[in-house]
Parts: sequence; structure tokens; C-alpha cells
Amino acid sequence: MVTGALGQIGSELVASLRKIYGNHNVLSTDLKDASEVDDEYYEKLDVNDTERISDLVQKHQIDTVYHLAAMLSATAEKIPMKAWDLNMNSLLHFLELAREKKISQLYWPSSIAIFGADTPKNNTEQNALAIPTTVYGISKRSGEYWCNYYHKRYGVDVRSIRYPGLISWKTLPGGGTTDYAVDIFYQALETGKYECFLSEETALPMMYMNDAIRATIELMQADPEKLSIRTSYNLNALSFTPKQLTEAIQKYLPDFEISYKPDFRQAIADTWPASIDDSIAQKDWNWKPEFDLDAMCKAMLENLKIKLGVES
Ligand code: NAD
Ligand code: AKB
Repeated sequence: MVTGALGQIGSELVASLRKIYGNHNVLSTDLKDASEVDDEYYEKLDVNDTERISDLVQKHQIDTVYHLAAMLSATAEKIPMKAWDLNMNSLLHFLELAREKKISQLYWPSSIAIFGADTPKNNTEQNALAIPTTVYGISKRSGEYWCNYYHKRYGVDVRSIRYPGLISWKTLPGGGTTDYAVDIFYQALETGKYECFLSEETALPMMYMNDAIRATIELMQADPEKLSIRTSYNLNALSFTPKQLTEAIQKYLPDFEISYKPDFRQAIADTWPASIDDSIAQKDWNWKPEFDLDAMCKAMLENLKIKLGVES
């Protein structure tokens, strides 16, 4: 079962899991009514509804849950208590189901947002000081501790990755601070101009979606004996500033122009690392990204040209 399955990650994770396990073995769930979703194996599920979660787990004999539904950093700052409720309570319910052995494996994503302004910015290590100052970061850091607690105390098989900002073309991102790195491609193709909500020198860790999905599945298939981290794994792929991304896009679209108008998301980005040390993921489950900055830009532009019907 995948929660938040209609979102940026869920829509691609469900497709990949179905290729491996078969359509009927992967249940997608989200807030929309089933009548609005073109998917035979979809059920409406609000993850705040713990009774409905338990019913669906029983009805579909679910053994593994990918619990993605959450409120992301920028939206969460506008409604902090709602974000805390959503991000924490649903995780605790899934951890309880795993403790009661009603499910056998749980995946739950964390984020680079667990780090804070006092964290070393470059090659941020797995156990670097992490004092988050956003409600999103606090919920992810707390969630990591709960995952570790349920693993150590009850033997729950919960696995997690601290995703960086994810870049994809199939589904738009849902209210994060790193969303500029997706928006920019749409605007580059549609209008040739982009006004960026972060400043030109704001470096952040990022990753192309194909790498993120592969990482998720590889971690879930890894030998549990080899996993030394049960909070959440640091994961690295790309690190760039809006200026560097613009230059990479201009290789393919030389007339593309960018301007900068930082908004409230700048203050969030300023507390996050610029790049991540993921040596433990490399060692424990052989993690290696495939997409560098140029490969990511090429893939984004090629796919979005077709999706948007833009002439080359
Ligand atoms: P998204 O915003 O694109 O999708 C989230 C989905 O959850 C949406 O389809 C939404 O309808 C659904 N949802 C919201 N409230 C719900 C509720 N009460 N019940 C059920 N579903 C609900 O998010 P995403 O980018 O796909 O992120 C998925 C997970 O990955 C989140 O936990 C997020 O924190 C984490 N993550 C994402 C990124 C990224 O860059 N996309 C980076 C780090 C971590
Ligand atoms: C966000 O910007 O909130 C997400 C994340 C890095 O967790 N993309």
C-alpha cells in the first residue's frame, strides 16, 4: 500500500512497484474519491483516519506500506499544527500496526529538512548536528527518532531515506522549498523566463526522481542485517544553486532568462545543507546515483517538451 500515492513521489513509486510486483499487488491511496482516479487498484484514504487505515490493511491483506502522505516544508509553515498532526500521527499509527505485526515492513521518507542553521553546510554527515527550525523539519526529525525507537524496542522493520529536493516531470511537486528546481523547467519551455523565489547563490541538495525511486526500492530490498541506520539514511546526488541550474538549462535553451525575488522560502532554504555525505548508504546498500546535473536537465527538458507539446 502506498499513501499519498497521487503526489510527486507516489505517482512514480506506484508505477515502479507495479512493474516489479504486478498491478493488483500494489494498492494506491490518497485523498481523492476513487471515481476521480483512473486506477483499478486505488482506494480513498485520509491517513488521519486510523480506523480506515486498519480496515484497508485488513481488507487488502497489506504486508508492506510506503507511507508518503505528508505536508511539505513551505505549506507546513503556514499551518504548523495541522502539519504536525498529519506528519506525526499517521506515522505513529503505521508504526503501531507494524508492532502488532499487522504489517511486516514500513517505508517512511524523511528529508534534508531535519538539519538546521547550525549544521555544517557542505558534505553534511549522517550524524551531523540537526536542530531543525521548521515544523516540517521538526516532524521529520521526530519521526526518525520514532522509527529508530520502534526498530530497537520492538524489532519493527522500518526503513527511511532523507530525500533531498526531488526533480521530476510527471507530477508537480506539492508545496516544498525546493520546488523552484521543477517550476524552472516548465517556465523555461513555456515562457523562456523564470522568477526564482530563492536567491541565485542558494545551494541545495537535489536528486532526479528516477534515482530517488530506485534508491527507495533498493533500500526496501536490502538485506536487513546490512542496515546500520534505522533513523533515516543520508542520500546524495546533486548539489547546485539556481544560477548553476540556469546555466545548465541554457546549454539547451540559450535564450532562457532568470530573475530573482526571494520570498519566505529563502529563510527555510538558508537553514538546510548545500550537499550531503551519503557514505553510509554507499557502504550499507551500495547506493550510487546515476543522474548528474546535465543528465537530469536533458531528461527533464526532453520529457517536458513532449508533455507540454512544445516545439524544439
Ligand atoms: P506531494 O505533496 O507531492 O504529495 C503528497 C500527497 O499526499 C498528495 O497527493 C496529497 O493529496 C496526499 N495527502 C495530503 N494529505 C493527506 C492525508 N491527510 N491523507 C492522505 N493523503 C494525503 O509530496 P511528495 O513530494 O510526493 O512527498 C512524499 C513524501 O516524501 C512526503 O513525506 C515528503 O515529506 C517526502 N519528501 C519529499 C521530497 C520532495 O522533494 N518531493 C523531499 C523530501 C521528502
Ligand atoms: C521540501 O522542499 O519541503 C521538500 C524536502 C526537501 O523535503 N522538497
